[in-house]
Amino acid sequence: MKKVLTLCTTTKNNQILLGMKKRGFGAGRWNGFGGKLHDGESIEEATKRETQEECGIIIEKMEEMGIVDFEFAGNPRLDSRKRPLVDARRAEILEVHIFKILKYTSEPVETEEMKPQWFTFDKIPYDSMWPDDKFWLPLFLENKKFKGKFKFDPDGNKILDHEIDIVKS
Ligand code: 6OG
Repeated sequence: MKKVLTLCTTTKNNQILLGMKKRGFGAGRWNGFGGKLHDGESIEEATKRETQEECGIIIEKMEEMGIVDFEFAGNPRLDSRKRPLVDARRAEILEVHIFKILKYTSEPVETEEMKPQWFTFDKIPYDSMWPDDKFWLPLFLENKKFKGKFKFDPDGNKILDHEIDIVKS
């Protein structure tokens, strides 16, 4: 089964806005802002809601840059009572829609979920980000649109397989 998620960020003066995820899936990694769709919500609505919840900015204009599918290999590891150690989404494909924020109001603020920070393009903290980011973020920064697929090991630390293509729209 596919689960749709959103991810977005913005740039200004050769800087990109990232957030340190403080809790939940991907905690301890710098990433863009986003999450799962609520019932009845469109992808754009979820992108705006999640971004405002996570860093306080209000999106006025944005553009979809890419769609990336993530899969995690293997069965979820089980604890001593044979319950999955990680959440069930690891058995699914995550379809992440990636947007560039072109216009927003309010300034980024720290929330319970994310600590936002600007990074210059030559100091992007790839070693503390999801390992797929180094493959698609340079395209995002060059305003190229892309489509891709990544297969991770069960812990999400290593890419086993990947494809990334530039697309027209
Ligand atoms: P919540 O659990 O906060 O949504 N996300 C990923 N981002 C990157 N760069 N790489 C991945 O590789 C990702 N998997 C998920 C989508 C999770 C947020 O994390 C993103 C969402 O913005 C596996 O609701």
